[in-house]
Amino acid sequence: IYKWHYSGLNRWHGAGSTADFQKIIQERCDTYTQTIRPGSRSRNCQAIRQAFMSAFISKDPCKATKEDYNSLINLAPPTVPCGQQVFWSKTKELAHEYAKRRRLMTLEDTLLGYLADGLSWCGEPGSSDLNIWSCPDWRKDCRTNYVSVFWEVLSERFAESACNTVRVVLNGSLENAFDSMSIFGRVEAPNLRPQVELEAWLVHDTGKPPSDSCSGSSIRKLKSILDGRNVKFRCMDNLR
Ligand code: C8R
Repeated sequence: IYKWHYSGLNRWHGAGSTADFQKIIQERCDTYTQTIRPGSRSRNCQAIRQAFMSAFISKDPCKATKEDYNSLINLAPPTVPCGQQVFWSKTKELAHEYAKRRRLMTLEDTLLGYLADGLSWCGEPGSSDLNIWSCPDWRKDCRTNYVSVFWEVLSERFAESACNTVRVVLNGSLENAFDSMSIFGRVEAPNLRPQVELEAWLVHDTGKPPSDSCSGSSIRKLKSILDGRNVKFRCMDNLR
């Protein structure tokens, strides 16, 4: 039992791969390319599904690298028209509502972001199947797991492609609206190109006193990261 526990499929602390992962990827890809963005360059969903699988199948689930996702991302780079990007941190639902209402785009509006949203996946050396029992947890097992690295590399590419004015929706009802350890803080803000202008929208829960504001220290920290990259910055409090 000891040996099975520590070498078996159940040894990780995170949820296992989403049931029917391949089928969901294929179906979402068909929906996206045929219904959501039919005007977009036609994409081969079977090739995309296969590239997604080859990125992690049969590999050590704690040894994901950015390079593992190169072929997948090359098939569908996460780019959107200039000036339409919306980033977010701890405001997922709200950011998506804002983006939709203003005809702007989040990473989930790109094909790969749309495919992977809410899913979990990992493989197992020596097996061609997904591990449906458990996958590594970011804190308890390893940071270099395939789901975390996927969002990091996709977010990096998304941020690198930003141009003109882009926005970020931040949660002013947290003590630190800007979290330098989040993907937005670690990966996106530091990868914006010079001359891009970032507009931060600080949203607050109604009925609660705001915990952070544009003049708070977490936003000052964001500003200093951007200053170092020559990215212009504006912050607006209490958008709601
Ligand atoms: N982005 C990152 N993570 C994403 C994501 C996405 O678009 N979509 C999903 N589902 N996830 P958070 P953050 C998952 O702390 O870390 C991009 C991942 O498992 O609220 O600052 C997006 O462009 C990830 O760990 O936000 C956005 O601007 C959590 O949800 C930032 O990065 C994100 O949790 C958001 O990343």
